[in-house]
Amino acid sequence: MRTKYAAGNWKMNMTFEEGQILFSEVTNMVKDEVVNPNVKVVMGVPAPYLSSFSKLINTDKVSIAAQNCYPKASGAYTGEVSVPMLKSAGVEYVIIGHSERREYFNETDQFIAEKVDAILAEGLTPIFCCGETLGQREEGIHFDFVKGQLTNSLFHLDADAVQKVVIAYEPIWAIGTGVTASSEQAQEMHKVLRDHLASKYGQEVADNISILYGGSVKAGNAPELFSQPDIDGGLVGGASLDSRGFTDIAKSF
Ligand code: G2H
Repeated sequence: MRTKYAAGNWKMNMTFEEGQILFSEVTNMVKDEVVNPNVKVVMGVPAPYLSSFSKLINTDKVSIAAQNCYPKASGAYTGEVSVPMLKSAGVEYVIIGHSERREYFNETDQFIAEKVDAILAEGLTPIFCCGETLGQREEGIHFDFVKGQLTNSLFHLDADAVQKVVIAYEPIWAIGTGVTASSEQAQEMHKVLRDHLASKYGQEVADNISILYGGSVKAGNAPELFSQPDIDGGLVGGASLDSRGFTDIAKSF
């Protein structure tokens, strides 16, 4: 049985005080309310808050994620944060390859592959984001494009390592727009990606890899999305900024 995820991505939101309240509320609700035991709740918070918020975790159902990392372990890289630093701050997951980082910070598949290696080398879990633009979908090249993102950033890994990666499919046209991919559209892509993983690593390995959907997930649409056979949860942006709504998403499995 694959691990299911409700993973929040706060992006660049929340002051320290606001974030502390939100983080505590979620971890308390997840601890006290009935959440499927196979569900992991992850909160991707701004880097300056990681060390402090990781100490607020009061249940093993909750983990904290960074939203980025730099692939070198240490050195003269002013302003960057390495994976060993994240690990020492209590971080277990690192979101990488988000379309916002690919677009605004020119991150390439190759650079993201280096981050994958750096994260796995420290025993942390990458949440690897992929997804197509609306133009690519309209051109009919979306399946090949997203498969290519996996090939370029993950397929250098061996079978053991690739099973430690969580994949998040996030169609760019559905991010923060309020437009969600239909559960059929999402399931169709997730199945294509799982088949792509199976073609390289075999079905058993592919069946062990959690593939999340991201793009305007909210409590209202989560149950239908998460009931699809190849959708193992969500990477949630806007709706993760509300403790009740995000916890309800975690309870949607
Ligand atoms: C996609 C998602 C979280 P939102 O970026 O990664 O954000 O749920 O706001 O579309």
